[in-house]
Amino acid sequence: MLNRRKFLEKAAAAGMLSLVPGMLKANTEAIQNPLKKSLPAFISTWNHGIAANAEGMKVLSSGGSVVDAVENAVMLIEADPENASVGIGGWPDREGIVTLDASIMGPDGNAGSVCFLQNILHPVSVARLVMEKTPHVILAGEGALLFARQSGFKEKNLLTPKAKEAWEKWLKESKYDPVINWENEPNKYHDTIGLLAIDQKGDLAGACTTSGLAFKMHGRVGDSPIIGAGLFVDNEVGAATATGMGELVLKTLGSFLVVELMRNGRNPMEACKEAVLRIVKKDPENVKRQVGFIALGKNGETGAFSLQPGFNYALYQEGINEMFDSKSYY
Ligand code: SD4
Repeated sequence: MLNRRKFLEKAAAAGMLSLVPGMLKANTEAIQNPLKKSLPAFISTWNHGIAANAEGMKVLSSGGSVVDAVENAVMLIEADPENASVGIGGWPDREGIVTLDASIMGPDGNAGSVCFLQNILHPVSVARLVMEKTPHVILAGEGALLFARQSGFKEKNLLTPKAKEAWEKWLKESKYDPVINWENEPNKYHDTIGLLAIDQKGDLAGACTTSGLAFKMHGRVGDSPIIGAGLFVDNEVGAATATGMGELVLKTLGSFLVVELMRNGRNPMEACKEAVLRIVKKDPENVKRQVGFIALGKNGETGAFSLQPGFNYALYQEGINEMFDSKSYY
């Protein structure tokens, strides 16, 4: 079977697609999504998505719910100290403090999130308890930590020596300028994981977890814990999640937009592209920043689109778990 990159290369050679950067802007034709449409499926952001997808599929195959699957899938990445932008090992803010944002959403439309949470290894699990055990959707900072403690979570220093060293180096210049695609630099950085899943019954769920942008201002909250921005699931239609410069996603409520576009008939890739175009139109910062969306439709169809080249995602479907490069605006 052709993988997506091969398909695109062949399609481009046959003149079916415009792959030249910049030409996408002018291409108003519907994008044919070459990906499969089958259940179950897991799709997630960046290289670490492969391991997360595999974990999620394992949970689903051993009888877990789709919410169990997305939670456990991203927990694997949260617990990886080598990962510089999720959970332990995450790069700190400019005060040297690691602060975490996470969200989760299930097929019943329920959602939970935590933001500006400190010293907890698995923010996504706290977010799940906010969803299931409280009358609220978001808990922040001290309140989120108090709730986590009361729910039995143990506190842990999340600033690893490597992350501390990176911060101390950064302090010398103290220049805040997030780097495009820092996520996939070999052996150096990774980033936020946003993961979407659909089970055999067609129920959808999603989770998103991050330590946010390195060297952000203390107290900064990104898009990941904001339902509709960093994550959105509508079990009638589909699900979407975002990665990259959260401020651009927040100002356009990107994940909600992607799902609403799918509701109105766009396929997941077209919907992600449209959300990126919205950012291009509205936000002058788009030129020097990265944002990537992934989406999953009710029929198992998937799609992705990003501002800049270099965004990739992992898709596990029909027994194959593999990486794809996203198409991009630039
Ligand atoms: C944030 N969207 O905090 C996250 C960071 C991220 O790839 O996804 N980076 O803005």
